[in-house]
Amino acid sequence: MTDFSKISIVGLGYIGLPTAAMFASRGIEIVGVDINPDVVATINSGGIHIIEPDLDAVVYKSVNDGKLRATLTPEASQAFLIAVPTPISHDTLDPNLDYIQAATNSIAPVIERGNLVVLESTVPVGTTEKLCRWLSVKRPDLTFPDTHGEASDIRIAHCPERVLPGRVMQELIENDRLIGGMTERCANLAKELYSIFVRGECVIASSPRTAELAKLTENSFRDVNIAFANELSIICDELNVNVWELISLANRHPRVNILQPGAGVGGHCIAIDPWFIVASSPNTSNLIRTARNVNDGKPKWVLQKFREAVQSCLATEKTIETEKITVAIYGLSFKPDIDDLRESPALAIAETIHSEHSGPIMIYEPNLSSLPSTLSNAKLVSADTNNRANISLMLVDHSTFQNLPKPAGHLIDTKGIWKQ
Ligand code: SAJ
Repeated sequence: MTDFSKISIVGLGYIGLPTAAMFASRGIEIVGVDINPDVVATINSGGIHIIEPDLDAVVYKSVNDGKLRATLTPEASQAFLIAVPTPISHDTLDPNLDYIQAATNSIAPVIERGNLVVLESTVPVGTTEKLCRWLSVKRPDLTFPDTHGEASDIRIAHCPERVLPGRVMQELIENDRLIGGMTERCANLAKELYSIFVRGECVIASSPRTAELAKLTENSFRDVNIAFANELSIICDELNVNVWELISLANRHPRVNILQPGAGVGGHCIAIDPWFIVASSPNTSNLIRTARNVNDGKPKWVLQKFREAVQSCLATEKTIETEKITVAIYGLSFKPDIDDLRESPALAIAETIHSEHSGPIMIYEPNLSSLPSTLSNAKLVSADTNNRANISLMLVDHSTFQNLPKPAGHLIDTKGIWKQ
């Protein structure tokens, strides 16, 4: 049995912190490293800075038991896990590896012979090999698997996280893990590490590149399938067919399983990861790129429907002026029953309406206690407030919206809540 009594986890965000808490709850000394002093202070006081069910209690107990502590600088450990963001440039859509490189450089001074370094972040193909080269440049006194194979001092693997926000604490344990080692021994060591808490199977891929592309493939698969549903919803609107009825009828076929259309695709994973494939294979990833464009086009289509509804109000109710047209927006988050607004198509739609509409705007968002500053002129209202808006947009299917009465006025329902 390898000694994994002390592990450093670099990046204490949506993945790093739950992973740190999970290892700490198994009795391992965990050093959580983050560049944000507020995050470090919050965790050291037993608190958390993100919303994720069941995480708070595990972090609180681990900190109080002395098993989890946060710092700004890495310390010597037996294993290092890197779980920092890999954003894309909004202009070029190219992946940005700056955080990965900075995290790698930060552990370089403290790694020692026999250590395991695992990259957990979702990354473009070839990044684990780059990480290996970055470390070898900083530590010429150590040997690495790209040049010394199984005899290397340091072991390196990629083990992409695949947990669903909102179910992280269950899925960390239950999901199968993919492990791509730079060598067989690297992979086996990483498997031994994750077996400390993973009850799903730890499956070894033939290379880090395969594990990297597998993770990107999972999210691209979902993006392509949602794009199909979103395209169908626009076709159905043109042909005057109810897309929800259509999908439920087609899904009665034993080999058809169409996903649900919506206001677009949001979040920090599915809306981003497919671009990593497009960036490295620009001439051969036509379907993946098209799916991204279809899903990114959906909020624009919703806004076009909104503008048509405004024109229709002005044409049919001749006495009404634009500033008297009341708009109700249902949902801002990127998916149901969470408060996460990152890359949210609903938020983008609300912000555009807010910037171009002069009448009152009401927002129903049960998971927020205040609106973002970009919506300063809108009013956050409770879902039981009687909605007498001229135009209502259903953008996120929060569970509390399911049984609300169908409003009067123009309805733009991207989630099929008011289909009856
Ligand atoms: N969505 C639809 N229609 C659907 C399903 C989803 O429009 O039928 C939209 C949601 O509203 C949301 C977006 O897609 O805007 C993404 O939501 P999601 O619940 O499908 O996925 P995420 O982004 O929360 O998490 C995904 C997961 N990947 C897969 O299911 C393949 C998760 O397992 C990954 O770990 C996570 O990305 C990640 O970190 O990469």
